[in-house]
Amino acid sequence: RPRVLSGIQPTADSFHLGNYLGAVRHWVALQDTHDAFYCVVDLHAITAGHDAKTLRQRSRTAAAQLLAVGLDPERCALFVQSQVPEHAQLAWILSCVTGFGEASRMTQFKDKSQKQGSDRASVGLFTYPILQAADILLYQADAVPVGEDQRQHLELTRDLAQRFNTSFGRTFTVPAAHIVRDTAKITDLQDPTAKMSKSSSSPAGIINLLEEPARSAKKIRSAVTDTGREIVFDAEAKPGIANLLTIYSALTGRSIDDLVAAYAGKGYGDLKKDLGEVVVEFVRPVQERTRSYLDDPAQLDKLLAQGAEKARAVAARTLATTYERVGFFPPV
Ligand code: AQP
Repeated sequence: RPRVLSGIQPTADSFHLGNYLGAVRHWVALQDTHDAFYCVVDLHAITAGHDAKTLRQRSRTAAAQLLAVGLDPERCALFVQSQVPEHAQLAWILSCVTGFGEASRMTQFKDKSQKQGSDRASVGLFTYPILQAADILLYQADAVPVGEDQRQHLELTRDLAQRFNTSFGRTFTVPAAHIVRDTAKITDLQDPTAKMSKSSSSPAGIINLLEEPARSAKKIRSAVTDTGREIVFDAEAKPGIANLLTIYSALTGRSIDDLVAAYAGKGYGDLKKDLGEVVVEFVRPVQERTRSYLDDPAQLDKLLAQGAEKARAVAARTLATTYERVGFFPPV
């Protein structure tokens, strides 16, 4: 079976609807067709400053949410990145085949470092995409299910894999991005031209899966839309309505055409009210299941340790080959 790898950062108390619809939802589906590896990337989460106790709790919450939306430890390897030391080990080697200029072109670093101030941005934030390349290449992943914002990092991963293979002999599978176009960029409810984002959306612009469902419904009802009346899908002229239709379609499985036909002659208010209810119905059981995983942290930690063992079996093999190729002694 082809292999997939993807990760999510434990940088907030909950995932948002963009993370779920753009990425995690596809992780669940891919378990049935692929050899799947999914990780909570806590090494990435310390690149922009963090609190130790909060981080561990967020990593557990992230894992619990992933289980709650349908990841099954029997059908995938679900683990926490820091429990597989090979990620950091391979990242060092890859950083030595990455050009400084090449890394400097990553737009996510430019955006985030600008926001933090260049003196405050860490070197870890700068080398983040190289660690991400290590995450992917360790598992010889064929595909990486992510949202549109990760496309440039995926390109870097492909370049590094090709370059390493050319210099040292075939070592890594060159992965392809698996970006599902319809939901690749869920936008901010208050600024429908920007992506819904943990770090830059206002509270009213973002739907967190674990927030009070009534609050989510209210945010949908208050979403920014244009002054027109007609419900049609037009991402350029009506980005707000297009975003709501995208979310509606992804959560219910109804096609956009079907929804547009169903809302012919109705107003934005009707669409928002109904979508609010759809969101509430979706998040309620997810929240219940998340809570039940979090109620037994010892069991959750055990599950994650088992996932890490499964992951390490593959990661250690790739690292050993890489060590051999670059002229190191074998890992002991
Ligand atoms: N708005 C989005 N639409 C579709 N997909 C999205 N993803 C993130 N936002 C959207 C995808 O979610 C996955 C996990 O991403 P991450 O752990 O890197 O999350 P993040 O980048 O910390 O989340 P944000 O909200 O995007 O945070 P900021 O803006 O602070 O960096 C990835 O596959 C991502 O593509």
